[in-house]
Amino acid sequence: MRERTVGTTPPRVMAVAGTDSGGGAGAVADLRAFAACGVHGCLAVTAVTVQNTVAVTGVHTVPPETVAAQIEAVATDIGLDAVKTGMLATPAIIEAVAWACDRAGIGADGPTPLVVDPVAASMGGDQLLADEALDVYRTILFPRATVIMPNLDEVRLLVGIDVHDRSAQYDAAKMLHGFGARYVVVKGGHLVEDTDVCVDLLYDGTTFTELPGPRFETGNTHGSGDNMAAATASALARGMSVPDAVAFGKRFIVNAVRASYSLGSGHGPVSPLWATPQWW
Ligand code: PXL
Repeated sequence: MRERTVGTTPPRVMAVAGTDSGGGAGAVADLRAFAACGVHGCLAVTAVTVQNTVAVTGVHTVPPETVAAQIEAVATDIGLDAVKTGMLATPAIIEAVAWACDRAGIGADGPTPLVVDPVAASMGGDQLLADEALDVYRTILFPRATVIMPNLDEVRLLVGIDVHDRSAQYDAAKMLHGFGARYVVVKGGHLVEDTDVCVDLLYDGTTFTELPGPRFETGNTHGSGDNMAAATASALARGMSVPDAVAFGKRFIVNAVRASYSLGSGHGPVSPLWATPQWW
């Protein structure tokens, strides 16, 4: 007699993201983090990047209608419990994602939460977002977002504040919240005044919550934003509140940076594998 299968359908989460041929960031990081968080990962590819640990040497974007079609195909069959966006590359793709999300009930006003990581550049400074796309983020995608999670480089591009201390981090959170996202997380990884801690700041328009974590001595932080946002989306898909889901994302990324490893001759990746059993 054949054995019965025992799988239980896990929460379903989609990444809308670009690929990283080096396997450390973008869609690859998202899917690894989803697996480590015990959810079923789906993917709408926005761009193929040619990159290793040193540089991004090519970006080939997917037609906006194909990005939207991937979201629609999955939402109408598999169903989605949360969505996270990463590299969206162009204004037309951001708009296509916004309209596809509206049709599928994805976003702050629908049943499916939307986490927006407004990816603008790689760790090495290679541009992953067209300059004209910033305004589309601010006016079209942010108002639909359950939570946006920019790092300080992205904050500078989005609101023109160079965050050097905690008080500027608070100011930036207030300005970003003005664009309409229900929650804002201003990540503090690039805040050099914090030498031993890394404080992410959550703001809901009324209350600020500081999320402190250790700062590690490592250059291997490639993919850290992707992993944190993917873990946050996974927690939302399980039905956690936004503050609890962001705290879960923070705990996930602290452990992933602790487990980060060297790869190639550039920046190695953080490791979502810290959360997976080593059965081999
Ligand atoms: O970590 C941000 C990011 C997102 N998506 C892609 C990337 C990167 C950083 O390099 O390459 C495809």
